[in-house]
Amino acid sequence: MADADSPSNTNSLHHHAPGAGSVTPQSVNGAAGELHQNVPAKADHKDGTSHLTDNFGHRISDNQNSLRAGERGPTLLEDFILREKIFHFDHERIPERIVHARGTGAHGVFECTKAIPELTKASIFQKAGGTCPVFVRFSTVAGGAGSIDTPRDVRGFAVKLYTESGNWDLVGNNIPVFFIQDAIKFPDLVHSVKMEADRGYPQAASAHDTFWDFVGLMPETMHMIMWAMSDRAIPRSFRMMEGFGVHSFRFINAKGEGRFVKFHWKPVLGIESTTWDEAVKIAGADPDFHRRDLFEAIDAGDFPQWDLGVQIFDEAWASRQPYDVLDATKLIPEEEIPVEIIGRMTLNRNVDNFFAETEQVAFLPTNIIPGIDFTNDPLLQGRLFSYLDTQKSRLGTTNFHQIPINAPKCPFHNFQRDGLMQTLVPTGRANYEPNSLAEAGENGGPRACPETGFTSFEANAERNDPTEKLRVRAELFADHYSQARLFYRSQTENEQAHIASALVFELSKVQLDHVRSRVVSRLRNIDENLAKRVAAGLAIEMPEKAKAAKVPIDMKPSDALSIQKQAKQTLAGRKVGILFAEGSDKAAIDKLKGDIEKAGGSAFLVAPKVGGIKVKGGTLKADGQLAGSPSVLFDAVASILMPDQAEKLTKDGAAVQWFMDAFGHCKTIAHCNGTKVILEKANVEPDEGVVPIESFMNVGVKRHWAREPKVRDLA
Ligand code: HDE
Repeated sequence: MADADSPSNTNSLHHHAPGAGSVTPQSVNGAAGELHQNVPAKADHKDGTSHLTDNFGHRISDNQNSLRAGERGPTLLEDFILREKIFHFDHERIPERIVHARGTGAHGVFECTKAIPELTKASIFQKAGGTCPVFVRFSTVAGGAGSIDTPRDVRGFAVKLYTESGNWDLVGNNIPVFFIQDAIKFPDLVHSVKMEADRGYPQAASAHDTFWDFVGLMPETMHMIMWAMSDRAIPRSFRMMEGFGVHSFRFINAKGEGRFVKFHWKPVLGIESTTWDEAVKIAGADPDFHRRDLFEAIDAGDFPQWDLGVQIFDEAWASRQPYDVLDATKLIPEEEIPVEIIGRMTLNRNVDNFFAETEQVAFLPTNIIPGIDFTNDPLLQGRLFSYLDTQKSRLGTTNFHQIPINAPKCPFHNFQRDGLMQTLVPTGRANYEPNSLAEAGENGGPRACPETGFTSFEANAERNDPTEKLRVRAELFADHYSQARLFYRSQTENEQAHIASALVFELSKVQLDHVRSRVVSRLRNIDENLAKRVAAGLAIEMPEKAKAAKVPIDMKPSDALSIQKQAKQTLAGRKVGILFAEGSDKAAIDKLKGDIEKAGGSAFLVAPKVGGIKVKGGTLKADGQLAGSPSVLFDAVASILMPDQAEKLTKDGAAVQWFMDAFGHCKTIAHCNGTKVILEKANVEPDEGVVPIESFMNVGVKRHWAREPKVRDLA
């Protein structure tokens, strides 16, 4: 409970104005009617705290005791202070997002680095150096708001750009394709992956009957399944993921010419993933692993960045491809259409309040600006309806756009009025249009502008006949396997083994035999060898090959699809755990820490006790206690120990596991001579990634994948 004297009584509600909207809560309330709860309170007491009040400004004299009839009597109904406090608390939660419930957000800035007026008239791309504020929310998809950060799952990558022409929301994922082709299947997909309806589990896991039952019956999921079973679905950090707009969108230039565009976010820190064993252990060691990682990086001034890239193509090019660009289960290989970088996003400010900003942020794929338009992708079309609808249900009002995180930072004016939780106070009589009030000297309100207002691209270029009403899929949507094969065959041997093993793991959790077999029968269309590995891993008979609606073709493998083929050798943004104990050499620890930090990484000191222990050269505090700081939390480990302390640690399971896991997860292990006794106990065998402390900076942070067959039996 809060102490009556504690500074926690300070009213510190900050309020960020929604910007220069001509009608904003600020302007309508005016200086005199300022919302006092929205400004940091002035100090009223000697200790610097301000008066505690209820929501209507009444000062509170006692925040510890409710009002009672006598010392041991019942509580009185007239205690409006108690009632208001508990009433408000009882209603603190709003419905969590039906998908993407678990997530975390941050503010930042987007800068256009290359003007592309020939492609789009979108204001943000007219001038190199032009900037706008952004808010980004990263998320998992299947789990509830309180679930872990590291399940095997797709990650949401939703960006809200507050441009001068209004908000542009690019609501994407860290995987460039999707499970389904048509919005009408989305509720089925989500029902199947979420907790099973009768038993209420498993939470945040796709490894169960209903999901794989759906997958086995819906071959269009196969391409996305390859991605979801790959290491992309167990990212090391939000800062080290790619982001994709997924659908084909449209760019329109000032002449009205339209081209297709696919959006890509490329992380400056490179793409990095965990291993499955690591992801599972991180879930226990730190369920908030990803949100903590993002928060701490931004807090430390180590701002994550992504380059925005575009793939541009036209109708003629699209019509020559063996797939349909309106099909969200297909990607466009970067080797076919290169990704051209046109901007950079930097996340540089954590939220002040998680609920007000991250929980209440409402992304809308319908938020686009002149110069950008939708296409007829049937999945995108469904999303255009869904998000507005969902916000009304989550935030309870059509006025959710007035919440500061959702409001545009450019002026907005229209004749929409009233509604639940209206915070704007428009003046005058003009709440309809046309009106001629201006002729009488009154403010007649805003008017539409055909020149600068949003206009839709003429859809006639898209090979459709708008007079037909059909429930069909276009012919090329029937090829479900060619790109799944492209993805699988573009991976390194080691990445292929991860995919096969992930399939074995997930299907092992499936209890219905026919579901397992059906999935394997589909894999045969992707790659016979993959199907064989999975069948052998499950110890089931190879089922007959599933009939493919369209016989898959072989596409040219693409290196851009593999994480390992484009791995960045860098310490930037990476975290190294340094283990020390009593008597360790402080100078050696300081030197290593300094070198790591100079190279852009961070060092985290781990010791059996945290408060400060005697080392050679002084006393040293640890950042984390050994049992609470397993090596799965670091990208590489180092240890500087005196032999007697190392000997003692061989009896501590946490210490032995520290090295065993670092070795098992193919990380660099830098050690001093003293540590050798624990390394032996942990079965750490010498290899190019197990090095003396002095060589750490030469080897750096990387995964020594050649070690993997020694430590893990992969499918
Ligand atoms: Fe979403 N999706 N989605 N989705 N989605 C939501 O909107 C939906 C799809 C994505 O951080 C919901 O505000 C339908 C594809 C992200 O707040 C909901 C369909 C992609 C986020 C919804 C899709 C996404 C959402 C839930 C099929 C990748 C989190 C809460 C037609 C391109 C945004 C909300 C955040 C959230 C519906 C498919 C990405 C229910 C109907 C494809 C990143 O409206």
